[in-house]
Amino acid sequence: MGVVRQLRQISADNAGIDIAFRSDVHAGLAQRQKAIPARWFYDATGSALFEDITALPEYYPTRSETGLLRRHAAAMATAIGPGRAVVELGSGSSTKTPLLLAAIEPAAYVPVDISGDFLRDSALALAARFPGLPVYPVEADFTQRVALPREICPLPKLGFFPGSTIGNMVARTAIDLLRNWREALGDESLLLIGIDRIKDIGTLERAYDDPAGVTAAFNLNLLERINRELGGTIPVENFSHRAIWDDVHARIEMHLVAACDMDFTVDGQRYHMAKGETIHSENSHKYGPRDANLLLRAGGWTPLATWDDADPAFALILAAA
Ligand code: AVI
Repeated sequence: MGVVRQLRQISADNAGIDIAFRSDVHAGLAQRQKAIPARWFYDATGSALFEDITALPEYYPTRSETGLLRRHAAAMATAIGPGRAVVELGSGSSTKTPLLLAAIEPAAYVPVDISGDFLRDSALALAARFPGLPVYPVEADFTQRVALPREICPLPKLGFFPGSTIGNMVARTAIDLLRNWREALGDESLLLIGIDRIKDIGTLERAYDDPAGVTAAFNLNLLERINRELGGTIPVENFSHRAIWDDVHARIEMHLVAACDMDFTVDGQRYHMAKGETIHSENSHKYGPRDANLLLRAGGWTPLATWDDADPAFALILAAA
């Protein structure tokens, strides 16, 4: 009971999320290169599939980042100090977040996630594991401006943005997000952010097109979600998953590829796709050390320390407001 009393739910605007999904899908399907923002992957099914991805042998980012947190926890704790409210952008995985929380003696934990069910479960698990820690889950889209719980206002904050999720945004959007969170977290804040590095194409493409087909199911679930939530008639079985490295933009692109000419409707609106045409569903940008630091500086953060893994290359960067 003690644990449950410490959980707070900031009211979720489900109607708003629904309207935004609908308008992103229609706008994206009307474009010449059809494209739907990657944030819509994460309904309950998509979040569960993403957790499965993180356990795949080919998907190195989670393992690398967890290894960095394990190996460098003491150095990170010294650099961060105790007594901060940890605000995590995207709900914590069952392994990564506890490693950080156990190392740094936080004053509160605020997971922010768009997927309410997933957020509730992971917040409950975290609160059970750290019984003295106040946990304030916020069901919200962290790419938008988010009101933080009143209770953490007086505390210095640590933004925790693991998993290289920043890579899912194009640079301009990433910089806007970093600036928004710089403002929301305040002058005394720190940011600990996971950044995936550029590496050999084979390693990258295998990480996003695994032989077990979990990433394919994750990608295709976006179409299932459109059918489920927006009354779509998309013939999902006529699509396949593609993940390719784009050297110009230094990113993995995921696409949903039409296997034949087809017509379908979403919300009663008709769409046509020709055989071979794609819906661009995700970018996953990778950054060299210099580019990562430039991105952070452009977003209003000063890099203080970097902990990185060489093979496969991945980095955790601590930055100050
Ligand atoms: C959440 N994000 C950092 C993942 C990535 O690596 O870009 C999403 C993902 N997409 C396919 N596999 C994993």
